Amino acid sequence: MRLDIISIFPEYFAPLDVSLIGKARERGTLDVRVHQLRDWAHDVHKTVDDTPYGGGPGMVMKPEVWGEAIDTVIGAPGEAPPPRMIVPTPSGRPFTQELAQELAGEPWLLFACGRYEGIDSRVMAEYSARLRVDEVSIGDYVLAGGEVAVLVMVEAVGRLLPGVLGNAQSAVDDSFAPGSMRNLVEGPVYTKPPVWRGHEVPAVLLSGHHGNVARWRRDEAIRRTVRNRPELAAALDPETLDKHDRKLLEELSFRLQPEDMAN
Ligand code: 6GU
Repeated sequence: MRLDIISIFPEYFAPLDVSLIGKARERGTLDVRVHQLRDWAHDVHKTVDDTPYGGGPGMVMKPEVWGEAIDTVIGAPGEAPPPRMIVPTPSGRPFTQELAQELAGEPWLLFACGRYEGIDSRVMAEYSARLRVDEVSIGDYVLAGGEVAVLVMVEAVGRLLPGVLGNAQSAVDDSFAPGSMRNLVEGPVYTKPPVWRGHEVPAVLLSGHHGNVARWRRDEAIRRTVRNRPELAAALDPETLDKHDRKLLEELSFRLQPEDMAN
C-alpha cells in the first residue's frame, strides 16, 4: 500500500519509522511518503493560510497551495488509478474499525492534514470530482491539527495489512458468528506470577478448562462493556446472546433493548 501525507509538520510522522509500521516500511509492505505543504507555496514567507471569509477566529488554509501539492502527488489524470483522499477534521465522519478495514483494502491513500480551522472547502469539492474524498474524525474532541489523527489512522490501517500482524486474530474479529466477542470490549488479562502483591489471578484461568475459561472471558467482557460502554451494550443484538449472557445482564440490572429498538 502506498501512503502519501501532506502536512506543514512532517516531523510529526517520525513515529512511522518504528515498530510494526516501521518494519512494514522496511519490508516494502508500506510505501509512506511525507510531503511538506510549504514546498508548494510561492511567496518568500511560504504562506499556507489566510483569514476566513465571513469573519471569525483563526485562519483557513489557502486552496492554491493545496491544489498544487495534491496535483503533484497524484500525478497526471489517467497515469495511474488515483488515491483515495482522507482529510482529517473534527467535523468528519467517524473513524471506526469498519472504515479502517475498508481503507486497508485500498492500494493508495492520500492524507491531507489541515490545521483545525480547516482547508478551504473548494479543495475537497475540486478533488471529489476526480477521486474519493472523505473527511474523517477520530473522536469527539478537538486536536490542534490533523497530524496526530493521521498517525492514529495509519496505525489502525497498517496493522490490518497482510503480514503486518499475525492475521489469526483479525479473522476472529471479523467473524459474524453468534457467540463471538464482536461488539463487546475485551475483558482483563493476566500473566505470571499467579500472585502479585497479594492480588491473585482468577483461578479459572489456571484450571486448564477451556470451556470455563471461554465462558469467564465472555462474562468479563460483558461486565466491562456494561460498565464502560453502555451504548455498545444497549446495541447488542439479542440473537448473539445466549441464556447465560441474558442472565448476567439481568444481574447487572442492564435492560436489553426490545428487538425492534436495537441499533
Ligand atoms: Cl481528524 N482532526 C482534528 N484537528 N481534530 C480532531 C480530529 C481530527 N478528530 C478528532 N478531533
